[in-house]
Amino acid sequence: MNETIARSVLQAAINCGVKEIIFCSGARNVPFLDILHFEHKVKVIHCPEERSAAFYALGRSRQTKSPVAVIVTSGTAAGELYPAAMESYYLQVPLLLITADRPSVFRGSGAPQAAEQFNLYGKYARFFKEIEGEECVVDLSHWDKKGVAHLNVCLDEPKKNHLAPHRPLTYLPKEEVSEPLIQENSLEVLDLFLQNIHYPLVIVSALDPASHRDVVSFLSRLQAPLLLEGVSGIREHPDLQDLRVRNIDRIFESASHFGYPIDGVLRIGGVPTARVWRDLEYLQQRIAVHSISDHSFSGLSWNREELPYPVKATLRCYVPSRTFFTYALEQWLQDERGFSTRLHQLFAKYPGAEPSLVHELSKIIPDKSHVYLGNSLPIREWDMAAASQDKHLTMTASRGLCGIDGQVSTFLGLSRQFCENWAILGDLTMIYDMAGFWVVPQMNVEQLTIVVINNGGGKIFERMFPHKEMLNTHQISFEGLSKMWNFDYVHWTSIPSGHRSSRRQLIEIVPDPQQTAQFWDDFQTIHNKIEELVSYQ
Ligand SMILES: Cc1ncc(C[n+]2csc(CCOP(=O)(O)OP(=O)(O)O)c2C)c(N)n1
Repeated sequence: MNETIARSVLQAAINCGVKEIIFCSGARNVPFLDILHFEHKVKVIHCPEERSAAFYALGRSRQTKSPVAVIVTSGTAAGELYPAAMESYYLQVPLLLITADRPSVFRGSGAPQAAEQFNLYGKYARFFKEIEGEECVVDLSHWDKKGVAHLNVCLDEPKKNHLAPHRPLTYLPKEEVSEPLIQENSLEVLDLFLQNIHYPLVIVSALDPASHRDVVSFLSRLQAPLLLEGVSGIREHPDLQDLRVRNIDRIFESASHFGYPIDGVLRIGGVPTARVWRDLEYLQQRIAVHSISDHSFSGLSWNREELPYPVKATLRCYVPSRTFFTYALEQWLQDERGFSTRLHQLFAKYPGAEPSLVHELSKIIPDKSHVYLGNSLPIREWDMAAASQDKHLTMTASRGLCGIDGQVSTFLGLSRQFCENWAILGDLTMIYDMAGFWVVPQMNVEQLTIVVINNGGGKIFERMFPHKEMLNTHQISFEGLSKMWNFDYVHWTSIPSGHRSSRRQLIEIVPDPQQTAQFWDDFQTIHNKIEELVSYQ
């Protein structure tokens, strides 16, 4: 009976487009392995740590644009998938979670490994079904693939060394993936938005590279100021540099000082991580916001409009009927270029400071690499400090809930063949997902570099909450970890020129804490000057 049920579950997974399965072993889910053992058309990756496995699956699902499944045993193993299920909900990435369970009669009995797995992921699963008994139909056709589908599969006690005679699964011909359709009124809504504002700011966050061309062409025509986050992948695009706002922290204040009082924000792509987006909450509804995004979350408490307005489809068809370039904007953007000069002076003055090291690091990453930004501080530092040369980098991050968990695994899942893959992570973020390396020998990518910026704790908090308990200060080195996983180890306090990547490497960058503190103090002085200017208005 177990074999029949497991077969129907796997067949349903394959019918809905699963081509990869991450299998985390345990006695209860062995019937799946008995079948997968003979299946060569579906790729199976093995990982003993379920939390990492689920994040890896999330990355693979994004990278392959097909749902990826994770199969785990019962009990706490099922609970380990929770963080990735939450992340997948907000990123709207398809993830099929298959949890083996004991027969439902054990539920609530306290019998070993009989947890409350029925609808375990609650709202985070967009589709849930419990499978029990041979006659139970497994059908995933109602899953919208915008997040998790959870199948909780109740199985009998597995038999020892039981390998059933093999009956191969059926593979359907590959379905063409159709582009998301444009909403009927999306062009009118966008047009109306642009007609009604005078001083727009455009914020571009995570984008599918397939939409880059249409986004750049739209932005070049619009001639509005642009906050281009690193994860947009177009931050360095040469056609957009003259419109780029570089001082990412005090945008509303400095713009209005130059006679450009922002009255509308057009967001393109994922929910922005920049502070300016959070500031919008406090300016409640005084600034109009419109989002063009492939996802349906507005990212604002006061604006829950039903999205998505797909980026590529919308911007491919839309030609703005006006542009926004004015004298005031020119003045502001000129000052912005001055900010950039002041920033470069700080890089030269404090070469060992963390932002200066990120700046130098961005210069040595080879053209056309994939760069994954792990947690908040590297993202903020990249946005502010990365060099502006257009290197055609593919930028990724996983910012559904801004967790520091599962970051190594998500990076590995998003890694690709035929280019260098670089992750930039904080030290606590690295420590969180040390088991994530497990899958590396099973991966089909040539090159992986993990950069750990080891500033001795969670330095994102240092300037806001300077209690040392918040920072989890430590003196851990990552050399042992790289040895453990067979990665070459490099330790840097400055970025050498002429670095050549090895196949698997971990680079530990140790910033100078004094220089970092001085850098931020001086940086704050630049801001204070802006605030003074603003208050003189
Ligand atoms: C799972 C999870 N737990 C806690 C947090 C809160 N948090 C945000 S950043 C951070 C510290 C990150 O430290 P580190 O990785 O060393 O990066 P740094 O800030 O030093 O760059 C913590 C604990 C979180 N985002 N996710």
